[in-house]
Amino acid sequence: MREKVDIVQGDITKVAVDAIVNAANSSLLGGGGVDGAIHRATGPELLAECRALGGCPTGAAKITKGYRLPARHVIHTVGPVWHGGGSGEAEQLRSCYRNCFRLAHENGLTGIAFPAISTGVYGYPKGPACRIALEEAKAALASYPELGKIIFVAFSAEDAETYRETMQEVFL
Ligand code: AR6
Repeated sequence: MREKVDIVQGDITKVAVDAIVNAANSSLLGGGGVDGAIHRATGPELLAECRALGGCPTGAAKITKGYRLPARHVIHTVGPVWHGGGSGEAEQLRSCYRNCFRLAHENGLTGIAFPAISTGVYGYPKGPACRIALEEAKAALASYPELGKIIFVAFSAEDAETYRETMQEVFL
């Protein structure tokens, strides 16, 4: 199972895979960070499709086309804002990953790439966020046998190292 998980460092907008995940906000109308990078890379068509989606609650996910991206689709999910950990943040972050994997499955997609949802502007601590991402990847690989590749795209070398270390613990 572990061989289906890749950890790479770089820009998720360059990843050629069935779907990349966007760490969006509940308006789905763009923003900074990875969201801004994805909207810049797709061109204005993505914003037009997003306008018709009517937003997205925290923990949920919605799918669009990828337009000018090398990825065929974008799965937009809204991570929790970190308020110290006592406001259900962990369960909401888990829900993001689960809903992204479910949407990939429902759309017949076998490869998916994730940024570290909520760990930028939304302030979720990176180690715990990374553990949730990898635990949910392990669960998805057990649930969806057709899933062939899960790529975690770390923006910095330090973040990639956090994924690698956590991977040793989660995928024993
Ligand atoms: N490729 C991969 N990872 C990236 C990229 C990229 N091009 N750019 C940033 N990251 P953030 P959030 C990493 O802030 O915390 C937006 O304004 C970054 O280093 O993009 O979920 C939305 O509209 C960090 O580890 O998302 C929302 O309002 C991770 O992606 C809000 O930010 C997530 O950082 C969402 O905040």
